[in-house]
Amino acid sequence: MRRLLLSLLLLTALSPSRAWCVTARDLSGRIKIDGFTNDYTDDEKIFGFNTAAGLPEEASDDSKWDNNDINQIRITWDAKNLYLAGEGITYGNNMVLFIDSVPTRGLQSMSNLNSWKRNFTFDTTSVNGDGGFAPDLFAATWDGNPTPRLIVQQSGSQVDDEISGGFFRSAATFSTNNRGRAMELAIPWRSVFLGQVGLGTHDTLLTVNGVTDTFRVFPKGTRLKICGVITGGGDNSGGPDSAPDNLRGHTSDGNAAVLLDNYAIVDLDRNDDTGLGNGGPDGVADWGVEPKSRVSFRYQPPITPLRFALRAIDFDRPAFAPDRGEKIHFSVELDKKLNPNSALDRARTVNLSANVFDMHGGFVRNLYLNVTRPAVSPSDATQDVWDGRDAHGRIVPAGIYIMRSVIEPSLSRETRAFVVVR
Ligand SMILES: [Ca+2]
Ligand SMILES: [Ca+2]
Ligand SMILES: [Ca+2]
Ligand SMILES: [Ca+2]
Repeated sequence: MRRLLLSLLLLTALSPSRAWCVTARDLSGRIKIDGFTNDYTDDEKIFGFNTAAGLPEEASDDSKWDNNDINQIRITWDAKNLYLAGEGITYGNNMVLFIDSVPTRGLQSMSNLNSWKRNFTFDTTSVNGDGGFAPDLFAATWDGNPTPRLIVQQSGSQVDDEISGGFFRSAATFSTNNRGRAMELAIPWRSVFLGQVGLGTHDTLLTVNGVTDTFRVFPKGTRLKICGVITGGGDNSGGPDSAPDNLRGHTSDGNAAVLLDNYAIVDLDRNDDTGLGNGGPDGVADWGVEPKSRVSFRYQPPITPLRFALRAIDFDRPAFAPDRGEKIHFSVELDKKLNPNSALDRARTVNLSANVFDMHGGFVRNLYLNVTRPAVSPSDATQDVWDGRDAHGRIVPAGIYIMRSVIEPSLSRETRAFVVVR
């Protein structure tokens, strides 16, 4: 029995089948850019099963629109290409796969793009100094389009909308309401790191194990950040689903703004594949690894999204006398109670504005506009205060005034009256 086990172990260790489950120097014989993903192994994906939650990391039934869902992103690579695919279903809409390859630059939002203008904003808040999420390029397709585009940031909101060809290869098979379809791309590393031209990446002719190739060497230890979404097809539309799930979620409203605050992090380079790394990371995406084992998330999915509304504005007094140096302090209440002991709840935020109007609706003063607050404690005693002065610094006449608080971008608003006395 022991001998049998030993020989089984030996067989397993010697088995070449492992080589089919991992990245390699050349995957061109296995990965076909045809818009189907049966050529990827079970290790070549972003989303697995969250055993603690007893749920898949990305659901196929969490979209706010019927028949428009993203449920998997496939990823693998070789010396020449990053292979990326998005699986799901669309019914006349779009799928987009964002790639953040350069930490110090990238898009802040899609809302002013010269091409693919959508109501999506990226959370660029830095986590552990990583620069947050600011994609440098994205792949995009619409239902029925056989060749997804690659859209590359040039600067600011200027993007270059590339068609499949020299810079990358692509295929998609989305066909109204058919499941089991995908968009798929082979993106040369040169194009993945296009945003770094002049910043350190370069083509290098290298002979490794007796074979000479041109390598695009990137900064050692590079990680890619990746997120996929479904969007509406028209300019300014939002979308019903993202993968990994975002904290603020989506609505059935096709125009509502979507904030992308979560992403997968793919650790490309721990090993010295070429000899350039002196035994450590070498600036070449590692060969012989299972991509899923290199995936982590900013926030572990699945995530229950919370879109907050304002429930109330509270004052510390019903009336105050600014000409006697008094101020009125206020605080806002959200409609959902959060758990301060939950790291996820502590990460949730709202963007707030506060303004004062007179009793006829005339504008008096903006106290602040679009500031980010932790949803677990959305009030800020140093900002949530009014000294009774208008935008010109003059103390306002006695009377009834209205405090208005807004969750931006115009998602929820609350007003409450108070009195200025002399
Ligand atoms: Ca394929
Ligand atoms: Ca989904
Ligand atoms: Ca989702
Ligand atoms: Ca490497």
